Amino acid sequence: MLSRHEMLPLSRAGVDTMGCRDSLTNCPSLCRPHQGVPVTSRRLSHAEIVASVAPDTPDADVESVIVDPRHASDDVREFAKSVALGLTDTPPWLHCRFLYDDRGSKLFEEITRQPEYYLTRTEAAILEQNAERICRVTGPVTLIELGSGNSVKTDYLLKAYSAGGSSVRYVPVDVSETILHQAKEAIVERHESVTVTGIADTYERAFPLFKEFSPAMVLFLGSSIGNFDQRESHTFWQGLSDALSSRDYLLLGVDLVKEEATLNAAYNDAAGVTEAFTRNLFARINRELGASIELGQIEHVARYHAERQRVEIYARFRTEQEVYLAPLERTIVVPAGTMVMTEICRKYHLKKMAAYLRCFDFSVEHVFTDEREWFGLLLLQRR
Ligand code: AVI
Repeated sequence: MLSRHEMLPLSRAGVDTMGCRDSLTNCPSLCRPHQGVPVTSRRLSHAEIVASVAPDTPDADVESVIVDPRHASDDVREFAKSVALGLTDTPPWLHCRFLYDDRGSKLFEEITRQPEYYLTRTEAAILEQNAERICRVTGPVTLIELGSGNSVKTDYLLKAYSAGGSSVRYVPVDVSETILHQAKEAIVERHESVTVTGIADTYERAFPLFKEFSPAMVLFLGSSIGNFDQRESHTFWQGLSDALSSRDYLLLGVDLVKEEATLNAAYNDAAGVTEAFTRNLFARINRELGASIELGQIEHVARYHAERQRVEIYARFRTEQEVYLAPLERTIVVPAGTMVMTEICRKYHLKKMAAYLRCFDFSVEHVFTDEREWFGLLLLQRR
């Protein structure tokens, strides 16, 4: 049995994967590499993991983090390969998962506090108002959160589900062990009857465990789905649909189509935090891959494209830069004026989204929104 706060490695051999780490995993909070927390070396089989997390084990109050024992050197090489591929492509791009190193994650949290970035506080207010109702609809369920980050918004749900001392299992899934540990400490302190089992891995590699947690509700908040392109989104929904059992729930947060000026402001905050977030990607390339890109020559360009219903974020190179990638011993010349796409942030219409999700066997049970209809929270059920 696990002792409180023990970390478990997630066995690659024991858990089927979709081979997603190279191309499919686009969710920011899930795509941070491992950061600084020691990982135990014992690998567990799928069965052992399941046994250790099953809600009816005698040790059900155990807090654990299941960890994927990836090697840091693989991560760096994979990063270098993705950068080389993206910078030499037409048009050039960099995968948004690399935005979230330690500094990038901190900057993103700062973005969520900017007055122009309405998404986080609007969604939090919807959750605060409706958590009890959501709990009444679903009844007792294991709460599985994808890209949990610091789990702050989840607090409203944990409070509703643990009201009156009911025991609740919370399963945050995030690639950052550091974030999982921090979230776990905070949750255990605030909610006595909540048991936390963190999974430090990508969504897709965590999916095969989900059936063991049924009845469950998967939380996918913050409009993180908006950072997936169409192909990634399709693969994600099919994977999640297959991973859930019939009648399991999904609570999905989506940012809605709105006035262009509001969207442009949200991604161009006056304090320049979003700009620093974009620039940090290049600071990270310098730090981890041995490049020496002049950061002052990188300009943040973010604009809503109504015809594509998405904000597109680019890094514009003011001057030519030679990008040396040490792990590949290769230099890529990026000409002056090049626009490198670093993120897309898609915006949604509720009806269209509901119709799209029906294709993956999810039916809409309830839609919650704010007074201005800026953000939508969809409670869906797996048919
Ligand atoms: C994480 N994700 C939902 C954010 C968004 O709004 O698409 C990422 C972000 N990038 C710049 N600002 C926020």
